[in-house]
Amino acid sequence: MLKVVPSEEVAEALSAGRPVVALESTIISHGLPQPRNLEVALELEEIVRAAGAVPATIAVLDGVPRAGLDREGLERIATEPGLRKLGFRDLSPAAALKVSGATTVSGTSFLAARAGIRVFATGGLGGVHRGWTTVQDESADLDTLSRTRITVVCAGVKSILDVPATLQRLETRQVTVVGYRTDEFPGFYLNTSGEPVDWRIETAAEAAEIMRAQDLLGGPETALIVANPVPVADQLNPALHDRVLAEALRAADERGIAGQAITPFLLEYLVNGTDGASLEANLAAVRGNARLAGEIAASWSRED
Ligand code: PSU
Ligand code: MN
Repeated sequence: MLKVVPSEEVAEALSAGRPVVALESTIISHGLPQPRNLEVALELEEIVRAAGAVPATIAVLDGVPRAGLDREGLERIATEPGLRKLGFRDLSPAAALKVSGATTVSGTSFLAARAGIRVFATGGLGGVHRGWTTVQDESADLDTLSRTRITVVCAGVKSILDVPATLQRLETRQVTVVGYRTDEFPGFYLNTSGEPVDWRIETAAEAAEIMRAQDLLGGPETALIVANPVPVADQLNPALHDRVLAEALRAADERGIAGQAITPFLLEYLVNGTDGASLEANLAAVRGNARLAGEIAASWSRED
């Protein structure tokens, strides 16, 4: 079997049953501008450590899937020109052709679960794109999460998407969604999307309890989404968000941007169109998710 190669530190933690948190790499390579992206990659690892867990940034380097990168690996993800973006379906060609790439939520979830890592932190999930009735673009993130036993801590789904449609798809695909200290589904750059969420938890220990219940119940190996909103104080101004997003969607349409390129295009357009304010909101969200994921992983390994 093709092995997911863990770093020494990750291998040790896993074999001792100590907490580990998977971190995604596409957010570093395709979701954030250079040189800030490398700083963020390092900072997220520190946040996970401070919460009491070992970070495992996931990526494919020269065809080898890895869980836990050294400094050089992180630098490659942050700076290598033309690095590929790998969802689950891209992992086999990348491995066979010895290609390097950053993994999306889809690719990361699969590899993390294969490596024995149960908790994963990211920014915002992919989902159903706006205008789905004309272009059938639904992120592979949703399909992988419906077939992978992993807990993903995120600030909801990216607000560039059709959020109600994405929530409907998650319901159909049996993916459990809980709000962390909220009754409303978060809005990625925004504290709330305005959509309700059916389940609310108050503590990391409750998330770990739900994970245990998932395993005890059996059934399809689905994910648990822990939706953790960016604090109101750190969110993007909602009026600015709505205005620049409308411009970004128009620009993408006019330039015919589609497929894998659309999400990075829209995120970058928002960074430029908000003078970097969307970047700060995105980072605040990811930091909060890394911290909470660390706490959940700690609670999960303690069996409290
Ligand atoms: N979260 C962020 N920024 C990102 C992403 C998530 O804060 O760039 C990435 C994730 O890797 C997610 C991907 O899986 O965007 C979705 O891309 P697509 O819509 O092409 O499936
Ligand atoms: Mn897509």
